[in-house]
Amino acid sequence: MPAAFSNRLVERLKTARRVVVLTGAGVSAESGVPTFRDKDGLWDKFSPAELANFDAFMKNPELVWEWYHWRQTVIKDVRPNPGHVALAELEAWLTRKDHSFYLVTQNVDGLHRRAGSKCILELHGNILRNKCSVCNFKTDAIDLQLSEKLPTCPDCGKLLRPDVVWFGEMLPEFELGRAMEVASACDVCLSVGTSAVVYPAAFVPVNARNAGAYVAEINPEPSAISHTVDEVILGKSGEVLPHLVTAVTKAS
Ligand code: BV8
Ligand code: ZN
Repeated sequence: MPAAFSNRLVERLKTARRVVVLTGAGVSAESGVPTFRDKDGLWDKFSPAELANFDAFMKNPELVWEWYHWRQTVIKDVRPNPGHVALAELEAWLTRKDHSFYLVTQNVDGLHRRAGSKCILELHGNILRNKCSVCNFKTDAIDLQLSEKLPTCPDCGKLLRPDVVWFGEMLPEFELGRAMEVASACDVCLSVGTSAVVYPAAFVPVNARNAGAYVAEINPEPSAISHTVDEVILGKSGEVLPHLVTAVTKAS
């Protein structure tokens, strides 16, 4: 039985005109995509310092490409789970009522879009896109058969890299600005499947709370912001979200 959420949250979502949801790797866990900081997560085997920053890439592009290529192959084989689908259904229900919904995600796996979500702000980029490490060239990460030769830019010949935001790199300006803006103006904010330790993404629920929104967290264990939110629902997003969205959207 999924963790219980309060009637207060259901009522708040039923009457909300502006809803913002922040998601992290936990939302994709039930699709089979490893999270970062869980036991046997991505950072268990590799250190972020070695892999998710530009200097590491320039120092050892083979290692970084090997890691991202493995992640791209994992992501190509997985499907959205009921948690992703429930968020797309909530968005459609709110949109039909002319209410606003923003899905701010830290995830780079593209599963929200594949589940049918439309209004998505990808704060950390998308692993299924590559970009040039020097010029503005971008491309879909086609079936990149990693050979000894690493992928290079057709325009300037420099190394291609995954189109994701690494530590120490600025987040995409439009997405970050919009995310902070809608977080500060929403009625309800859900923080789902994130340890909330990475900034500035973790500011989203903080800004919402500071602006007076009702903030609820859905996560199987406490996160870095659990002590600041109005409601903590300890459970898996793939189980809690479908029940929550059904309770909100069913005709009352
Ligand atoms: C930047 C690469 C300017 C992409 C990643 C304050 C302001 C600004 C910056 C900082 C700041 N303080 C510190 C910084 C620097 C740094 C930072 O935040 N460091 C932290 C770690 C201390 N931030 C940056 O560098 C950002 N850049 O701001 O530039 C700047 C730079 C330096 C200093 C000042 C300013 C760039 C951040 C992006 C980094 N890129 N990855 C990739 O390869 O994917 S971070 C990595 O962590 C991923 O992107 C991921 O999105 C992100 C967050 O992780 P989560 O998604 O939360 O995943 P995690 O595994 O941690 O947690 C999963 C959760 O799910 C768990 O709680 C688990 O319990 C739960 N779960 C498990 N199963 C389920 C579940 N939940 C629901 N259902 C389930 N079934
Ligand atoms: Zn280039």
